[in-house]
Amino acid sequence: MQKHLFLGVEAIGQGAIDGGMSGVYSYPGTPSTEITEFIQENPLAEERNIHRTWTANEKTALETALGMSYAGKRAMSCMKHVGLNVAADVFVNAAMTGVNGGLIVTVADDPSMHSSQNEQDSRFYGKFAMVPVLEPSSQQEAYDMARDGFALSEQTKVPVMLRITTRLAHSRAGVARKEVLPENQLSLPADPRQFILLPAIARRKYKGLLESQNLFLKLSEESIYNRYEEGAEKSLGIIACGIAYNYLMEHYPNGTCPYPVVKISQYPLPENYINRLDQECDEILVLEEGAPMVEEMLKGFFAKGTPIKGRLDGTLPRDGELNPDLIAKALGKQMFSGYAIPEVVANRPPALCMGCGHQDAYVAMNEVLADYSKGRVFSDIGCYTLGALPPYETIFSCVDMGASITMAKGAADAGLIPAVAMIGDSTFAHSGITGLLDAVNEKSSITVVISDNESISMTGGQDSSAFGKIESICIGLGVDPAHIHTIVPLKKNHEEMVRLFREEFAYNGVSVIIPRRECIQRASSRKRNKK
Ligand SMILES: Cc1ncc(C[n+]2csc(CCOP(=O)(O)OP(=O)(O)O)c2C)c(N)n1
Ligand code: SF4
Repeated sequence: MQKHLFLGVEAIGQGAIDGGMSGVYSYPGTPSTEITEFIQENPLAEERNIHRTWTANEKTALETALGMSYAGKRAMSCMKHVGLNVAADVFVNAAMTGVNGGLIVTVADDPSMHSSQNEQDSRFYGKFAMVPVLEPSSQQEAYDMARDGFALSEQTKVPVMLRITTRLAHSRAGVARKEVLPENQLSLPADPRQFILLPAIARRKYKGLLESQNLFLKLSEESIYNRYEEGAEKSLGIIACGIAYNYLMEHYPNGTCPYPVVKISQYPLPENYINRLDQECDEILVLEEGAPMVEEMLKGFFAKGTPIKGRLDGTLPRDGELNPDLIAKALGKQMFSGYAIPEVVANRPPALCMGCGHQDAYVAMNEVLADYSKGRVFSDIGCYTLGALPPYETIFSCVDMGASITMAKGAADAGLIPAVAMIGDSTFAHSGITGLLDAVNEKSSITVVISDNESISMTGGQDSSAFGKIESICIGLGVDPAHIHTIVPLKKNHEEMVRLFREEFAYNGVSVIIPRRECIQRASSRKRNKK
């Protein structure tokens, strides 16, 4: 059979298309971004006219996907792990309303924080919302789960979470495609009150969700993704979740591990296999990518008090990404320490591209800030966060998307005047707008710098939903138009930028300065594509 050499993210995109999906709604974030990009560029998605758009943020993405599910069609929403914090309200409540058409929430976690603020484990959210969670151990499973996850969602009547991590997202393997399924027809929910979470209905729906847990457990215990693998050496039993199973099997290329192994790729935990492991083995080693969630759940679970090894007892590191070497060490095998990096390879800290507009904004801002005490610029998340590093060292916070404006407001309330927020155009649309409204309502003394590069550059140059609308949004929110200024951040405009920053930092009220120049990387890829 012909196989495709897919990245994990591509396997998910193809699986979702082949599974009869009618719409994908996402907000970019590494390592999830390329799922939606793959679907956007896919000929079959084009032919089928599958909706495949970037949204303002993860909450609007998942709500839109839920709306499509309400109308009977299959939908997916993709985001990075911290994006699920933003979409948590709709995610948890969608488990209560249930779905009509199949709904998959694909969440990509980033253990070791390669490009994230934290390494939270999204499986906790799945457990919290009490919905089935799929966690592929390979690219083939990623494809199968995306394709067949819609049917699982329709069978269980709740959203299904598809959880991946960076390594699986960004590594390739052969994937066999299956038959392409038709899209669902438009159909309204059989129960016209299903999606109304008024307390009387919500209480009934919650009881229904609780009652469904037995079905979800049964489906996990019977899932093709979970299994018990025999092993003659019973001194140790291994529970291997998601990609950790793949890492484990790298040490047994002929496919036979001497120890019994419970492979888990569908949650809730398949209790049948775990109980059997407990009965047969002296000790249990839990291998899981992310937090020790399964390990914690098993504490006190075993009647005979079987010792559990994993991230909590130090057998594996408590934080950071798992890898085959760490698993080898946990199994007492020889560890390959890797090749030493030759001295000639210099460690290069990340930096803004030469000629980036954020640079010009920082240079002008720093000149004016020299007149004030340090520590008054609150930043957001984007390329401009590199303004924390030399040579700029302008910003003093980067917490979560949108936090620059609200933190500046809080600091101004505390007396730090002027307080400055540094935010990008996409982040402003994502979650800065509401904070600016708060500041306007309270006439806070803050200056908001919306560094508009007309793109979501940090994640690869996707379209920003605020494109061409920023000034009107600010005016609509009530910012005095006399204190909204747009300037092209170029060296030739340096003096003018300095003057604007100086005036507006001194202004006792909300002001907005918009340095606007297209990201040079995006501009060159746009020109390349045009050619
Ligand atoms: C909740 C959340 N979603 C997504 C991301 C990934 N992410 C980091 S910065 C960013 C947007 C950056 O765009 P913008 O603010 O316009 O700045 P630019 O990188 O273009 O300078 C995104 C999507 C994140 N960190 N948090
Ligand atoms: S990608 Fe664009 S926004 Fe980011 S540093 Fe480079 S030029 Fe600046």
